[in-house]
Amino acid sequence: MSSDRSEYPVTVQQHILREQKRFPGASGEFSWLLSGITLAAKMIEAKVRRAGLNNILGAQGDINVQGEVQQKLDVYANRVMSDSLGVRDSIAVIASEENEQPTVLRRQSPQARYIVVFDPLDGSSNIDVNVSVGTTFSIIKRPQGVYCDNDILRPGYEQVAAGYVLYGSSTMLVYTAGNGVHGFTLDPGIGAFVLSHEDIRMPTQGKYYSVNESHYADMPPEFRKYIDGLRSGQYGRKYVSRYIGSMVADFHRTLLTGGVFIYPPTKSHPSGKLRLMYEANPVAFLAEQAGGKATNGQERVLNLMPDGIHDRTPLIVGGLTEMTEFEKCRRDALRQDSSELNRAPI
Ligand code: P6P
Repeated sequence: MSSDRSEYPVTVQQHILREQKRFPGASGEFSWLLSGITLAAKMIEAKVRRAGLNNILGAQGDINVQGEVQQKLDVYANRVMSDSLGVRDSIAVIASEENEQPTVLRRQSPQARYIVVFDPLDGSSNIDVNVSVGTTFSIIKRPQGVYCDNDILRPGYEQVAAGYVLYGSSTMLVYTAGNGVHGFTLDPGIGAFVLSHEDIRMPTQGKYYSVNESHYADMPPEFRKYIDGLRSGQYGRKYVSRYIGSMVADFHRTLLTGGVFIYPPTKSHPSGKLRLMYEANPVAFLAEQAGGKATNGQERVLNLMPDGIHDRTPLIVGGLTEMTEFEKCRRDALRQDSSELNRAPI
């Protein structure tokens, strides 16, 4: 038997068990919970990889709670995530982007201590054109006692774990349990997610900025001023624009190569388009754990208090340099506003 242990891949299960030891009192329930997500990810991945062959492309025809045409893969991914998580006794409640209301699985069980909020297939409008899509998830711990409906509306700093699965040129699971960010690539040969990116760190400064430029004209002034600076080289380098239109893919590139991803307030989405609880919060937790920052343009995303599980929020997430420069733009815009107010005729 080889003595070189580096030959043996570290699977996500092994890594989670190692992380598990950080959760005092958790008796393997956390790793069992996360294994529900990895199982679902493999099942979704198998369908995504064959989408063009299984006549599973295209719209299911139904309209989901977001008013969006449900793609067949959306429906499948939602069912697989719900079923895989539903059998984990440690989960009290699940909430999905595809369902208007959360599903309460175990209201009174003292063992059911976790709440999982997820988007089963983010970016699904890109499925038919073979663009990367992703699954996002956020895990929060609920207070002891009988589950009450408001137990789910918690700020992002209460997340105990979060992450995403990116169905791209390879399938990757990226997660944090509060002890760094770790990436696992699915090895189709053995059907396991194996550690490929341990302790991911977001570069202090990158070279890409990522925003849907068609919204430029109706963004708030501080966002326009900031983007002008990214393009002009004002922040020490001329940035290159990269936008896939699938948040998980755009954020994954930002996490690995640095730079900034922005979904600002727009005319069609004045409160932003992305969802706080199952898109912005996981991304913000990962970004901070990797040395970056994430705000809604004014305050830290992880401090935002949701009013509803489908709340939207603007999001700007990136490396320290990019986020510091945005903050300067915002302060300048505030100063300009106040000086204009002072000059305003009485
Ligand atoms: P736009 C995909 O539909 C999504 O929810 C995110 O994954 C993505 O970042 C965003 O919408 C893209 O929106 O307005 O640029 O098409």
